[in-house]
Amino acid sequence: MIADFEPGQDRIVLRAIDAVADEPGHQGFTLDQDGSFSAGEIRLREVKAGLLVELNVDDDARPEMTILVRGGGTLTVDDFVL
Ligand SMILES: [Ca+2]
Ligand SMILES: [Ca+2]
Repeated sequence: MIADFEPGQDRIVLRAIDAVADEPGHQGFTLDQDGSFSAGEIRLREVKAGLLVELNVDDDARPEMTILVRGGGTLTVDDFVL
């Protein structure tokens, strides 16, 4: 959970995580644009407590990891290091 995220100042660094488990080597994440939520994609989902960042590293469209960013506001791809 991230409690005090400041857009424009803070960035969420996901680069260290291998985004595609089935592919050899290290891949970075991309932001899901078409709703497919494929392997190697992150998506943002608004929930009551804030914004949920969901990470998918394999072929099923369920997140392997989620990060809750508390508070209002939305995030863009610029708020991440992918
Ligand atoms: Ca990989
Ligand atoms: Ca998955």
